[in-house]
Amino acid sequence: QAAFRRDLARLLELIGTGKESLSFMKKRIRHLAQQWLRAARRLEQKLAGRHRDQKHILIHIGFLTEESGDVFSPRVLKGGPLGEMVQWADILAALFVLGHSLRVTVSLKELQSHLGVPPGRGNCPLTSPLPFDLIYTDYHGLQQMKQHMGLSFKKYRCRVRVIDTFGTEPAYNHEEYATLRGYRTNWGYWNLQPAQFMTMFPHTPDNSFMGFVSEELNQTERQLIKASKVSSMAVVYGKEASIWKVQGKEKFLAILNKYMEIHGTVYYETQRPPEVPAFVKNHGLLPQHEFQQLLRKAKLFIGFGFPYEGPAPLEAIANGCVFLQARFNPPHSSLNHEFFRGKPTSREVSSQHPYAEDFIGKPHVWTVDYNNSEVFEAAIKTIMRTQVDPYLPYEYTCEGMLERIHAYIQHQDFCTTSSLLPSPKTKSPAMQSPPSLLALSPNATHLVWSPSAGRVPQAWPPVASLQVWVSEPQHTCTETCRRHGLVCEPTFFRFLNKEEVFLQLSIACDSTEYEMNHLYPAVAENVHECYLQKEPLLFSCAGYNTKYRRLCPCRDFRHGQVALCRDCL
Ligand code: U2F
Repeated sequence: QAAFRRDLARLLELIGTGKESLSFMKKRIRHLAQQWLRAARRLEQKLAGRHRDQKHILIHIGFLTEESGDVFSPRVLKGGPLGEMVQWADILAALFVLGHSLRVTVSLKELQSHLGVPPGRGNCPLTSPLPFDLIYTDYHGLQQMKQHMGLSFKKYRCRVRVIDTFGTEPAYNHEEYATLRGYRTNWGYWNLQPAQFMTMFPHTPDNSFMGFVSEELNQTERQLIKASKVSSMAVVYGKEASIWKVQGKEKFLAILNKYMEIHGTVYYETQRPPEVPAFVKNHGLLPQHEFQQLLRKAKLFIGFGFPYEGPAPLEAIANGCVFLQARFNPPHSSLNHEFFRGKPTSREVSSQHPYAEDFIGKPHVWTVDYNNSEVFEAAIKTIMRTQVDPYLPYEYTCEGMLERIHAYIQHQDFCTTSSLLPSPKTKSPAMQSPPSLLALSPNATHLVWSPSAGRVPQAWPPVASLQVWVSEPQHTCTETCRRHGLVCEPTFFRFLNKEEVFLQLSIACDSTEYEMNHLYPAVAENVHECYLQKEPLLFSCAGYNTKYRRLCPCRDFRHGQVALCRDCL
């Protein structure tokens, strides 16, 4: 039984010393400790004594190991990326506060010793059973484990959770398919269950949304912030001078400078970076809590297009700023942009921060075309006049993150195969015979779980939340569900990968084939060809092709917690 922890001191000891990245993470954990503990008490009350298993968990942060080059640690104090460390610090805090037993490693040597690999012996099966129920790592760590666990890697990989900032879509994860169809990337294909990859934002529902947290404000702080906001103060998003090299910046900075005092937190060694104009008040890179203080005063947090999808905009919005960012037209993706090239996703990134754009929006977030000076200027003027309250989506609070990780640990099981549909090699009549589990909705637009289905299959999320919608040809299942106020739920694909479902939806099929394709189940409407999915690992909310209309499994979600359905706790 896991008991909520009342103190974080032991976690700080577990994390170790000797790297700037570790100091950054420990400072963050110390600073947010009270917030974590308060959230734990609230979740404890909510769960009302429900049993929670205590798990033995190994946390191996691969990108911080010397063996993977550790390019991040030396840049912590120089404006390098901190988003990943923010997230790892929060994962460590959440797992610890939930009461699990943790081991933390940032070197290959420690990894080997925890796994029980004798020194000097790589790539051999482990001699004793793996002493961990779960291993949280990243792509670098995954590679190291594969190299050092020999055949045991295959046996135990279902216990692994991969922290993967931008996400891995099923088409890129499946070795044979990725190789055949050109979805191979630098990060490889691991044939994991796609939900074993855990992302920083809810990018594709194929992966699990892990997230991170932002500092929360109490009532007094909220009042104080509102009273001390300087409506003419803007802070520019970005710690590295290179982000100021953006094209056309002279024009939009000149407009901004007409109305607001512009502040920056750009790292420099001895003198102002030449990229940062003289009229900008540059504070240099600030420690995290001082950066938050600056945001509390500012009215506007303005993005220049990079970094993509970091934590800072959420922190700004949580501190009562409006976030102004550029719309990307066309959207950036691994097909057209250097930063995303080689990443295992085809997601189209429509602005610097699509989560802020889609999940938060106005009045907190403005996404505009920076090349249109009139629109840009009008946005600045309106933002300065608008009173905006601090806002933090529940899923980015400590309680929200604890609730989500708790649910994953209790319910996600990738080791027992009973939850997976066997891959049919050919069309098998036996697979189509069980009584229908789905029924047409009263207005005949989609299918819902049939209350008269009798036997309710063991599933998490519970199947009662399932709705089946047919996509438009130009839409992914992620988008299709979103348009119905729902979320795509890939674990439900197995319930609709059936010939009878086409029939129930009155889709005419002249032929039905089982094939390996991440867009299936789907129908090629003009030729009346129906397709079912042959490979469960390829069930995917992501992806579209104008040739097909896809069958999409959607579900409801808890307000502010998109990862969980209403009855998922
Ligand atoms: C993202 O990484 P970044 O580190 O560039 O993301 P940011 O949004 O800039 O914020 C990271 C943290 O830096 C802190 C701030 C954020 O929590 O509080 N900070 C600070 O301590 N001092 C300052 O002066 C300014 C900010 C993303 F998270 C990564 O996953 C990506 O790899 C990267 C590239 O897209 O962008």
